[in-house]
Parts: sequence; structure tokens; C-alpha cells
Amino acid sequence: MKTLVPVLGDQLTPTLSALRDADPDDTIVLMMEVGDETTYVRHHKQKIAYILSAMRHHAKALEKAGWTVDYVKLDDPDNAGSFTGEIARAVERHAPERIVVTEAGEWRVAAMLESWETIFGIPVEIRADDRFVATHAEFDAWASERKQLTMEFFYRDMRRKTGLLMDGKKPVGDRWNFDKENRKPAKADLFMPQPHVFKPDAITKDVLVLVAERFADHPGTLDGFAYAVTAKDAEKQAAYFLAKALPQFGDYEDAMLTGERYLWHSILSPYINSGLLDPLDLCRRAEAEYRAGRAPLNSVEGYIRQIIGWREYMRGIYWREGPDYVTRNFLNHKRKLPGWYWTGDTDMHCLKEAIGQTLETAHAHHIQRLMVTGNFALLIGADPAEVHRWYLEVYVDAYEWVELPNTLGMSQFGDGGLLGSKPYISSGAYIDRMSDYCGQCRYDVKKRVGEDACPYNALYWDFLARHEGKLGDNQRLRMPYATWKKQSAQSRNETRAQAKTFLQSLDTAGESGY
Ligand code: FAD
Ligand code: DLZ
Ligand code: SF4
Repeated sequence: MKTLVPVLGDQLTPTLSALRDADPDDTIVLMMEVGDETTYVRHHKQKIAYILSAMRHHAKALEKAGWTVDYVKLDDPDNAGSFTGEIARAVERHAPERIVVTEAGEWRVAAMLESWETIFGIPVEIRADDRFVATHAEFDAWASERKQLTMEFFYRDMRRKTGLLMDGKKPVGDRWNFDKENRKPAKADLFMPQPHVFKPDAITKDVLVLVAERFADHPGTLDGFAYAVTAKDAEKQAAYFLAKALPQFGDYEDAMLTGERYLWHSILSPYINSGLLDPLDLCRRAEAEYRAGRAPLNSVEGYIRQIIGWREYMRGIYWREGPDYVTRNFLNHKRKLPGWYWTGDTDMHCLKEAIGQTLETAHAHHIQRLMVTGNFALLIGADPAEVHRWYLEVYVDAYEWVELPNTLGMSQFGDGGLLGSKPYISSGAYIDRMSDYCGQCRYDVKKRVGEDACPYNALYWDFLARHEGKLGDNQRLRMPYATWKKQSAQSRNETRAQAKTFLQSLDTAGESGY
């Protein structure tokens, strides 16, 4: 039966469920570069370049493997500009008897797939995306049995299901979680691993020209584009990570250093999320490093927890909470993000570093996203929907199913604690402990008030005071609230006045990027 198989930009996996039992002689694979996907938010230039180049390379790989690929480029003069518009043109061209597609990675696109059967009058089979460990039904079954959706318990189930780091029914090392050992600050080190730099080939060069012309007003720069765009090159980075960085990954997972963008992180998320690498395979290979004595348990367990724990859990939350999740705003935050989130032009050194490297590479590591840019946005009371849009735009690995729960849920407490039992907030002291940023900053991390006081400090206490009605009973915030209340009225007033002046300065400093 003549079948049309659309393959979306984050489905670049040869064994994709929609293709698995297809007959190459009777199948047209359709890949579509479309305006709507490149502009529904103003994606970072390198994110668009990465996705389009990876798509073009994947199309070539599929053709080499014997598939007939109908590939629509963004600058095709007849390009309809949307997935549904391109399906319409493909149905005209090929007259398929049915469409088979793997489920989409976000509600917006899922609704499009659902509409095709009615619009085109041919059967549309939407298959599960089995590149994940947990099915939607498994996550729902787990979640519906619980009041509190604690990631740790979900993670343990995923360990049992995959058998990763298990000795029979017991976790290897007799503990499920070695996170407490993974909080060391780092020092500059000449031998720190550096991810591969992949030089653009002819296909990538074409894409870079296209993106430079068409998306000049999008954030970020294309200079120094160094991402892998093929499964083979992504695998090169994976092998490098497992051999060179994994052993130290755990110890320095939360560390930050000026000028060191990658530390011992894997820099594999773009490849995993778009389908060039298989997350479970990476976990099995990480476990093999431990079993062979080449990587310690705290690193390997930490890495595996990020993938079969956090990554799977975020996906479960996204699909379980539904398309309205994006509108949640528990703390009723309304402030616009300052314009310098799009330029890095701030004298707060930690933010300058995190935003600067984001604009230059479309990447920042987890603790920068959570405790520098995310923490600051939360402390100033930024609108979580706007913060979500920023993260979705600027990171090369950002697809809504993973970005939204991380941003709106974990980072901005927009869901009121569904995903984390307390907001991820801190004063400057945490950033000082985990980085060398403060020593290079014009602000004094030890000060709470005064012209040179670290803004995070007054903002932190002001946040707690502002939200006492909603957060005052939170058991995990008992200590900071007790500390706040122990201070003299004068000290509290000074702190709040300092925060107020700072927030007013943000409001008058200039336009948000939106
Ligand atoms: P490593 O530090 O090497 O971690 C290993 C792997 O674990 C990653 O490749 C990733 O696949 C997975 N992982 C780690 N933490 C998480 C997490 N919290 N959620 C899901 N997977 C995780 N990750 C994305 O993939 N896409 C996003 O859009 C995204 N947005 C985020 C927004 C915020 C506000 C925060 C706090 C985190 C976000 N993350 C996101 C999670 C995390 O920051 C990135 O996965 C990580 O920085 C990617 O770099 P890496 O591959 O070097 O990761
Ligand atoms: C993010 C993105 C971009 C920038 N461009 C395309 C594109 O041109 N074609 C495509 O198939 N996908 C693209 N994507 C990814 C999609 O927006 C979307 O995130 C996924 O299809 C959801 O499963
Ligand atoms: Fe950031 Fe404050 Fe440290 Fe400056 S002093 S780097 S603003 S935490």
C-alpha cells in the first residue's frame, strides 16, 4: 500500500517507529523544512542551522539506505510554509493511500498530526515514539498512584525496568543515588576535556548562508558553529565523552567556571533529542565504563539518572499535564525579562557568562540554566511563559516536551510545586560556592545592601517576603523564613528597599526582547 511517512526534524533516527516495518518500494519519506517551524519562536540561529543541516544529512543517509526521500527545502519557491501545507502538496504529488507518522514532540504539532485524517481523507496512523524508556501509559500509571510526583521514585522504577546499575533487585553500591557526592566546585584545569569542533561541510555551509540571510533578526551568532550534524559525528562526541569526561562528570556536575563552557558535561543533548543518538545505548555504555573500572559510580549513576530519570520524567510530566501547562503561573509573576537576556550586556558576571555563551553557542550547562539565568528570572518575578519562550528559543537542544517542564516547572515554580517541592532560588552565596564568578564581578557577593551589593542577595530575601502567603508554610523553606524573621525590622526594610530599587532599575533600563 503506497504510504507517506513524514519524518519531522527531531525524528532523525533510522529505526524510527514509523519506518520500522515499511516497505522501501512502496514508501515515500517526506522531510519538510517549513517557515512555521523556524519562526513559531525566534530560535537561535545555530539551533535552526543545526536542525536543518542534520535533517539534510539524515535525508542523504536514508536515501543511501534505500529509501525514497522527498525533501522540501526552506527556499523552495513553492514551499507551503507549514507541515500541513506540505502534506497537502505531498498528497497531490504522490497520491498515497495512507500516512504513517511517529507521534510529535509537542502539543502544537501533535494537533496537526491529529487533523490530517479529516483534512486529507486518508487513514493516518500515529505511532508511539519508542525512543523513550517509559511509555505514556507507564508514566500515567506511576503518577496516578501518587500525591507527590517525586522524580527519585520514578527513576528507581526506570532502573528496575532497564536493569541499569542493578545487582539483581538491588541498586549497585546499595544506594540509588550518589547526588550528595556530586557537588564539588571546580578549578581551572589545563586537561579539562573540550568537545569536538565539527567543521561545516558543504551542506552545512549552504544552511549557514540560508540562516544568515533569512533569520538575521533571531538571537545568537552563527560564528563558530561547531555542532555535529550526522549520527557518525555525534557518535564521535559520545565516545569522547565516555572516555574522557564521564569519570569526572559526577564530581563537577554542578560546578561553573569563567570561560569554561563545557566542563565535564557530555554536550550530547542536541543529538539525543533530535534522534542522532540513542539515550539508552549511551546509558548502557556508561554502565560498561563503571563495570570495567574506568569510571566511578557517582559519575555513572549521576549520568544515568539525568537520562532515564530526569529526561524521562520531564517528558511524562509534559504529556500528562496537557497543553494548558504552559499557562500556569502559580506565583502570578508578570515582569518582562530584561533586554540584556538577548545581548549579555550586564555587569553581573555570572549572568554575563551564562548568557554570553548561550548567544555564542546555543548551549549552557544545567546549573547555569537553573541557578544563574533561571534563578535570576524567578527572583525578579519574570512571567514564566516569557521565560519559557526564551529557553525554547536560545538552546539548541530545546523542544517543548523537555524544555517546558524544566523551565516553567523546575526553574520557575509556575506549577506551584508539582515538579519540585520548593522553588530553586538562591542568594549569591550558592553561585559563589559553585563557581569562580563572584571574584570577577563588580558586585560584592557578601553584601546585601549598598551600591555594590550582589543583586541576588536582596532579591532572594525580597522574593521570600513577597511570597510568604504562598510559600510560608513550605516545610523546606522553614529555615530561610526563620532566618528572615530573626532579622531586625530595619534590616528587613533596607533589604526590601534595595530589592525595590533594583527591580525599578530593571523596569526602566530598556525593552525586553519580546
Ligand atoms: P549533561 O550534563 O552531560 O547531562 C547528561 C544528559 O542528561 C543530557 O544530555 C540530557 O539528555 C539529560 N538531562 C540532564 N538534565 C536533564 C533535565 N533536567 N531534563 C532532561 N534531560 C536532562 N535539556 C534539554 O535537553 N532540552 C531543553 O530544552 C532543556 N531546557 C532546560 C531549561 C532549564 C531552565 C533547565 C534548568 C534545564 C534544561 N534542560 C534541558 C536540562 C539540561 O540543562 C540539559 O539537558 C543539559 O544542560 C544538556 O547538556 P549536556 O548534554 O552536556 O548534559
Ligand atoms: C525546531 C524545528 C525547526 C527550527 N525547523 C524545523 C523544520 O524546518 N522542519 C521540521 O520538521 N522540524 C523543525 N523543527 C522541529 C519542530 O519544530 C518540532 O519541534 C518537532 O517537529 C516536534 O516533534
Ligand atoms: Fe553573580 Fe552576585 Fe556573584 Fe556577581 S557577585 S557573579 S552578580 S552572584
